[in-house]
Amino acid sequence: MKKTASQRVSKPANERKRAASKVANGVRTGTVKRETTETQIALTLTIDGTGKYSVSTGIRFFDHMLELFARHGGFDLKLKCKGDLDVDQHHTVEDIGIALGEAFAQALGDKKGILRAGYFVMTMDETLAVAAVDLSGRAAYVVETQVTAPLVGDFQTELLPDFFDGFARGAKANVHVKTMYGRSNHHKIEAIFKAFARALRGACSRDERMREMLPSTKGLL
Ligand SMILES: [Mn+2]
Repeated sequence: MKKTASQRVSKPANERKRAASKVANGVRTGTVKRETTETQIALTLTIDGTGKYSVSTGIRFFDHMLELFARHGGFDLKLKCKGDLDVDQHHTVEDIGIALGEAFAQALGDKKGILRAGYFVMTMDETLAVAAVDLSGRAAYVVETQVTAPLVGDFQTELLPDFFDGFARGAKANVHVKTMYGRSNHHKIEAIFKAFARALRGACSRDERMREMLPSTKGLL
């Protein structure tokens, strides 16, 4: 039977649509290998994961934070870092921030069809923390922890801004985190990481209606 014009064009058009949707719905992953004289990092991230993790940084409390970051974000995270902890934790914490940010940037690609910005308010028992993330293409961070102890577990708490600074630079993102109030220093840091994970999860999530659109009027993110 002779096909009409519309029948002839309809099949390739549908195939193109299926191909496009496969890209748009694909699982977004990033892999970063970062080696300096101070740290050796191997990191694999899946944004569209199920919160599975395998994290080893040599700093147990930091592992705890990155593990719950993965779980609360719904990200799969495989991270192994061997850093110069005999100096202190600075290089390890900052470089993991950079590598993690780079993995997100890689996984997000051109950022078409994502929400781009996200925020979350998270409780941790008596503590309340907020986080706001904009995957804006520009690096900036503000960190207010209200943490009063130099160490929580084995973690040097003054390095929290260095982690978020590294992440903001690696991901080219604005990251603001703040403890509103709380008592436990453990809870203050944990609430920040949970809020951050959930804010980032929102920012990375896809908006079906805007799938072909860049979430910016600038034409580049
Ligand atoms: Mn905890």
